Amino acid sequence: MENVDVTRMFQQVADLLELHGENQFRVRAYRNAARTLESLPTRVAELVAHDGKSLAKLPGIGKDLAGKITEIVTTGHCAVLDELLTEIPKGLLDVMAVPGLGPKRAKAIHDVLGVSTLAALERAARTGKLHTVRGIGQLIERRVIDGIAQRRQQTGRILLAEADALVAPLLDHLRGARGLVQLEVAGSLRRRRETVGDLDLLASARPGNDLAKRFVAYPDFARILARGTTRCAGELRRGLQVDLRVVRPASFGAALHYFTGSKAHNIAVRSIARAHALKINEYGVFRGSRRIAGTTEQQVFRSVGLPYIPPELREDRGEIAAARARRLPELVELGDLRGDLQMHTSATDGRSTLAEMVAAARELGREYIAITDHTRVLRVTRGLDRKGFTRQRRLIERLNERGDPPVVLWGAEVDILEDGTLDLDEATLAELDLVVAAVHTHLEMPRVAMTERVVRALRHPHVSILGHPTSRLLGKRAPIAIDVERVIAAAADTGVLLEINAQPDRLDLDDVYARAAREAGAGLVISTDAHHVGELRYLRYGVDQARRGWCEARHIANTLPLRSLRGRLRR
Ligand code: DGT
Ligand code: CA
Ligand code: CA
Ligand code: ZN
Repeated sequence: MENVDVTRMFQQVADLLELHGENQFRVRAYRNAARTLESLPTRVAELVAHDGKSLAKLPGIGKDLAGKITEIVTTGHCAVLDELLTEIPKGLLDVMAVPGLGPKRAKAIHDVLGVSTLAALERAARTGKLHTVRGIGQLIERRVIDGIAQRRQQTGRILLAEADALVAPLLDHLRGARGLVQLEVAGSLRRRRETVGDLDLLASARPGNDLAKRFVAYPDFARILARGTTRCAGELRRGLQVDLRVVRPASFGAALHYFTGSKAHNIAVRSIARAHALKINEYGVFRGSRRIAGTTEQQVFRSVGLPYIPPELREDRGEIAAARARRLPELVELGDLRGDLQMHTSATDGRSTLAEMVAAARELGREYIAITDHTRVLRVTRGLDRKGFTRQRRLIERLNERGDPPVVLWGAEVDILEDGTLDLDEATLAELDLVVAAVHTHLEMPRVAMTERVVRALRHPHVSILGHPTSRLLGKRAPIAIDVERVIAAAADTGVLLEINAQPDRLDLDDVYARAAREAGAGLVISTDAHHVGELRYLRYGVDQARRGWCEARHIANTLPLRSLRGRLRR
């Protein structure tokens, strides 16, 4: 049981209590506890193992909740949650999870319209009945329709970051198998696609190994789907399938290439092999019946006259032609990045203080960071005005005077208003070290107007970066309607940098647009948009997508030393 599991259970208890119309204090107690666990640096399982007492001393967690945590960690269940779950129609849980709804609104919709399934909800929204419920406007109705459509498209796929979190303990578990030689992740997870459909693992092992036994004993499986010496499969409690293939060490490279895919890439490589009178499959590269390669992926590529192609490029999007011409890009790496140019603090909607963010960035070796809190229009985030930013400037100057890294830039994430003007006074805009402009409101504007709005903001002389350019949320919200090609052209023209937002559910720009930006000569930055110290590590997810977008270090402005970067910020 990891902290995230306990957090998820507590959040669910809170949601269900709220759905029942229970006492607000009880609801809040579970939410506060969930928040504490979420940012706890130690594993609760460890705290429970050592002594139960330290748990009860954590903020927001008393004796009662400490008992619940111990119950979850030791039994894997939470009796309160199980009981609540039996009392509620299952479909109502789906309704509650639709973006824009949540427990309170789900309850109102259920009470007024009798809606208790996703299908009924969609019908109510499409027929315009939903917004007759008190507290639900036409905008929410629209979001519900979009949210359901979006979910349908995404069903069964999970975020790359979630897949990373699920696969790590499984790999640790499998490494304990007897006779194991090599173990690697394959499939879309290895190619670092933004979402993955299932987890593909590949192992090589000696005869007499106990990998299959080890695999089926993994405690997080809800079901075992296959158990054999060459293939095992199971379904995680989270609902995700895991495939494990086991091959001989002599076939490992060929199998890794095969199961990494993509399918389109494999087909293209195989057709080159045919032209060389070779045959490639998951066991090796063959001339007639003689195996000529297969131990490593390098060998496989070499056998068809190609240099090694990094997994992120294997989508049959021109990588084979580029490899043949010896013109593969030298992809940007996490270590190339020197700074992080978007993050929030507890002055607005962040959950860590300025000092905490700076200290955490120092730990991660960042040379510079930009603090970019929100502006006024975003009421929910308690955005700052000139006075608020000026106060923050003094705090930042004081930190910088100490001379410890990172250098802290004084920035803002400024809202692009409906007409393309910016939500901050000109004097402050002119003084800031860096301005990230972004769209957060009026997301439903038609494409032409939205494009005009954003392009107008790019022409503002003090805008440095366009943040999360399509404002999508993977699995929750479709991208805004906007002509991204035109935005890219305007960015190339004005010198505004385009952000690859590294939040796992944003990844915005995505890989395809990042590549388009690169080709159009627009500069890019990779930023975490962290709202908590723990999120400063998300930078790698932005790097993954930049790599999938064929970007080299020279295309990413925050690989530059600060002095050169400043020259790129239009200040
Ligand atoms: P996913 O799971 O939808 O995120 O995407 P992948 O790429 O992981 O796809 P998956 O899990 O169906 O298969 C893993 C890899 O196995 C895939 O990338 C290439 C290889 N593969 C699967 N089926 C075929 C096939 O019919 N032909 C070829 N050439 N390769 C295949
Ligand atoms: Ca897969
Ligand atoms: Ca698979
Ligand atoms: Zn934003």
